[in-house]
Amino acid sequence: MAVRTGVSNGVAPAAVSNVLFARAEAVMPGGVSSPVRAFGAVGGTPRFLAHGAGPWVTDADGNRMLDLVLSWGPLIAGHAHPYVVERASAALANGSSFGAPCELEVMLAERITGLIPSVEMVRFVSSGTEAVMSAVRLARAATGRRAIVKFEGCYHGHSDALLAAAGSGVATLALPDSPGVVPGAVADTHLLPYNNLAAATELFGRIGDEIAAVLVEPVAGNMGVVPPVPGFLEGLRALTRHAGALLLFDEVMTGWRVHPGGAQALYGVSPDLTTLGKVMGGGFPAAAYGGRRDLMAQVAPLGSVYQAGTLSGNPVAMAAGLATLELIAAPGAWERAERWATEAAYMLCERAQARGIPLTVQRVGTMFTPFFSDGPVGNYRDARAADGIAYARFFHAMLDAGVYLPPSPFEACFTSITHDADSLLHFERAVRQSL
Ligand code: KE4
Repeated sequence: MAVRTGVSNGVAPAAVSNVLFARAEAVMPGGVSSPVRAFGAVGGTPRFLAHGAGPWVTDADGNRMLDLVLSWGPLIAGHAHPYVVERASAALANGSSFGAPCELEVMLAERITGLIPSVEMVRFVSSGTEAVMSAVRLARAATGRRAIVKFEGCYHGHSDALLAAAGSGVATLALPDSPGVVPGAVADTHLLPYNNLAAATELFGRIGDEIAAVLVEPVAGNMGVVPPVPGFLEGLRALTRHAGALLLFDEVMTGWRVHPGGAQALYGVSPDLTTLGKVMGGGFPAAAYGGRRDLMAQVAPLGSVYQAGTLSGNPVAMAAGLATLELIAAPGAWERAERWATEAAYMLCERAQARGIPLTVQRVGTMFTPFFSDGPVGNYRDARAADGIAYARFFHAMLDAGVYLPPSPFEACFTSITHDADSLLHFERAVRQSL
């Protein structure tokens, strides 16, 4: 198969992806296994990826592209890192799953509790959705309260209670966002604008003693990258502590992405519970929830809060996660990925400025988002006001130039320890062709 770099040779061919997509649409809703992959936000045919190595992916038509999606964050060690392949293969050769305790899960649990400051105990699950759903159940059990607070534009997986559309105004009782989510499922879910501590303070003033937990992406990544304004996280910590509610950091995306110890290490704010995923599985299905020992001790079988999972803690995912965390802990490794992201963000800003294009790039650690907006993006309303059409045009121009960006303006670009000078040059050339 001829491998095409996709750089400066016009529209990247997608004949095979087109055929595969038609086949997929016949047997899979929207032809995908997760909605955002269908290119709905940017148009065109989703590229069927066939091969990955380091920062590069090759699609079914042989187009070689620089990958800034990295499976939506997990692949901070790059695609098919030899050490991850080695460790996962060795685990697989000993058996893919036992449904019984194994040493590898203890090793990963020890590593996570050593890396994430507030996490004293951890329970493995298989997806971020499962982690958040379970942590919310635990928070409600531990406090004996029902109300939970989330922020507009933050995504915490697709469990019913958290699939809540943003109502208008602040402190709005959520309305079911997806058909099938019955009003009762979101009746106790309260929505606030991200980065609006005044709105949170007002809500706590009204119903603080009813609130089980505040759930927040400590750096929002699901409306594009939106950092917390100074004092926002600290304010949520103070409000929840004063009201006897729990603070739950959803670090499924920010864990090891904004800092090797997560956002809680970066900002020095200690939540009561934390959810983790993506990076910790190294590309395999693995996620976790964890936190204060007195809270986690309430999880079955130690406590009475029930949660279970057939493949939780499976040895292959544990091995891949351990290998990944070891690789990014090597001296200078994580910093390399962060530096690449910093350089890329600078290139985008410099090029947009030279061309008079309104562009704001928001980056924290190894994740960043280009917003086609002439001002900072501080919440979901700002993110939705950015020019989505311009993003779609940019996405396809970069795709044709051999760079695979997230097919939605409400996502994050991610880097890895394998993103190097050569790929940065490729990125720069693509930006010059695209902006
Ligand atoms: P999963 O169930 O997809 O493993 O995790 C849900 C989740 C929970 N919390 C945060 C902060 C998340 O970002 C996610 C999932 N992130 C999306 C991308 N923004 C996953 C990609 C997709 O939905 O296909």
